[in-house]
Amino acid sequence: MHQSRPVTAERSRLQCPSRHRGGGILLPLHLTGEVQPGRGAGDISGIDIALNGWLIKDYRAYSTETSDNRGIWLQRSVLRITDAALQRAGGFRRKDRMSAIEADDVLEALASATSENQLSSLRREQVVQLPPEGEVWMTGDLHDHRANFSRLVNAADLANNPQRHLILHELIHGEYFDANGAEDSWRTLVRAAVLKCDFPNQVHFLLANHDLAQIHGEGIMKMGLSVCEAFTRGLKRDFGGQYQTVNVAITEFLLSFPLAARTQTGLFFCHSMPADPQMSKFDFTVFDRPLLGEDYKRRVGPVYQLIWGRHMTPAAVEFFADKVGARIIITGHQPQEAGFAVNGPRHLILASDHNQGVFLPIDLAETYEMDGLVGRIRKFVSLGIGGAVAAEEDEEDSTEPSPRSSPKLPGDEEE
Ligand SMILES: [Mn+2]
Repeated sequence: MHQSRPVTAERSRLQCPSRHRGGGILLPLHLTGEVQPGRGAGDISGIDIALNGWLIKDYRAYSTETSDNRGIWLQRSVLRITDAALQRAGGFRRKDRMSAIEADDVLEALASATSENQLSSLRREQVVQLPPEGEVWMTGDLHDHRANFSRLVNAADLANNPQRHLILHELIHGEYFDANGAEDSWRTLVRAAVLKCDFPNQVHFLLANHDLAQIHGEGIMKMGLSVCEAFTRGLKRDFGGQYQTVNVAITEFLLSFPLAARTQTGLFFCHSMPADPQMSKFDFTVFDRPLLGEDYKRRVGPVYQLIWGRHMTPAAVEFFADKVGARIIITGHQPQEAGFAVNGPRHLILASDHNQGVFLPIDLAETYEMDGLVGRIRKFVSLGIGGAVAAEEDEEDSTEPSPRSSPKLPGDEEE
């Protein structure tokens, strides 16, 4: 059992503070300690604390103390900084850097969510089997659309709706680029991981082609830039020396995603389906067994084919649906300006990554035909929630027509 004890600072490592050229104070600091175990992956309590490096504090907060007594200043500073760390106040954090404590938090959330994915009691090999009653909210690709994600999480209110399941896919590779071409969609991925930790039986992921591309660190160009490199650049910027550790944790998290989910009423959810030329030879055993490296192989692996396929015809969909024993397949992957598309009587495509984005609340006990499903589709903008951040982001988006386009593979890949 953990014994609670106060966080202490190693006095010997503390040196005289000096003024930082940005106007604050640089304080070389090493703190170690341990606190009472707490709940939730977003909670740092229970994690050993090890802070190393330079913390930048607001100079004004300490100026009077330094002039009087340096010893007391240091003592108070350490207490205040320790407090700040314990409360996750974030006040000592530079906007563009993760503190060591936050990196630990991220790693903890990713590792816990990975285990939850792997050990889920609803999972049968690569497929999540949803229960006969309750609800599932199916989404399309999210691509770091933070306003829609906030609305979704708020509206789903999983804490007060234990019967409700949420399916998420293609969360990464959005449009939050900095001037150096780094983007930080890891944030939305980690938010989703924390959600999984908080509601392990209600939150489910589906592996998507952007996940696989990021696992390989290459493979998708957007407007002439590699989105995978931009993602990695964001990790380097935000986690510094810890970026490789975080990168490994993200890879393991993505690899823990199942390939599909299904209801007992004949609905089957996956990111996409094999394209027509691959369909007849597709290895359908991929859903019902552990996966091997060769399953992910470019073009020929069944996982690759499943999550990369586009423009399948209704006839190919019918073949797929019959093979997996489903009546209707619901996917994302193919961009939809209107938010969704009906591809024949057995395939519904959803998109959640723009201002016309949609999600689909489904009653698990009800049997739907296509018309019934389409009638239940809801736009994120109709939710009218998500707070000020969501509203601001909407305005920003509406002044700038979405540059989002269908992700392209380099060279002679499909599309
Ligand atoms: Mn996709």
